[in-house]
Amino acid sequence: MQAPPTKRKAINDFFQPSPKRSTTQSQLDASKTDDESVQLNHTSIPESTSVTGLTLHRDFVSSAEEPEILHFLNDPTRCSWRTDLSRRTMHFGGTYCLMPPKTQSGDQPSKPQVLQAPPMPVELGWLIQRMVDARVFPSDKRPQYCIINEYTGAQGISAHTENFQFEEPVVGLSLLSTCPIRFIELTRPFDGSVRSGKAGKADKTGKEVDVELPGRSLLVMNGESRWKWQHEILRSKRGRRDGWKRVSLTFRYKDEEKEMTRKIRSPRKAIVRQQLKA
Ligand SMILES: O=C(O)CCC(=O)C(=O)O
Repeated sequence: MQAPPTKRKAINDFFQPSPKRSTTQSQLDASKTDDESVQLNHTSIPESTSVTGLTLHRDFVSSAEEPEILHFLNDPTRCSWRTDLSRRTMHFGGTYCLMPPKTQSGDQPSKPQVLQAPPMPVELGWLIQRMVDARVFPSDKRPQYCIINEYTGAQGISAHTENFQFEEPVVGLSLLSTCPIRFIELTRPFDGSVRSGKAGKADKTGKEVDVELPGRSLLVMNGESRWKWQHEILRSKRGRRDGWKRVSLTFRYKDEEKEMTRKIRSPRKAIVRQQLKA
């Protein structure tokens, strides 16, 4: 596995405007069809949880497929991790509004940057097809966006809901070590981002549920679990032995036409929204 570079890179190192690879749907679908490990009849029975709309599919990928995905993500000729945050991350699809790294004096520059990420890679096409086959995503609403997070040591992610410009479901594939994810109920659907500080101030009911995520499982957030509950990976070493590592792939679908209509109707509001939310 590739060790993270010792020198922290700047955000632009990870988002050089690249010649746009056009990933066609047939390329995505066909990317693994010759491979013996493709499971066209993959059946997966989702388990419900005590969070409304939240289901878990265990063993969504096989123990042979897990290292294949990790091998792809860690191949520097095909993928590029961002190392300007405390954990390693990678983004595919569309634009992301990201905070640039702190300056040398330690001050956080106030202006977020909107950057273009590479499109969803063909190498993940079989996984998306499997999610469609399992009726996790409708066939006409395949996720075009994916955020990959790698957690080691005490790393985590602050409580948040996924940006409301994405539809439901929001879907997370967990790889490697088991890890709990905490769901925090809000009094109403709320779209405040971590960066704006609004996520932390969201009105909570006091109800929290921890859901254990085994490696190779798929967590599917629909309904209330997607809009009215925040999720968080606690920054803690509790239950994590030396060498503990979790990698998650969070898939999201955006209705680009709906987004365009919203921007045309309210261009100023859309720009402000885009600058405030990741
Ligand atoms: O690691 C996870 O499962 C959650 C990731 C997440 O919520 C995000 O990237 O927004």
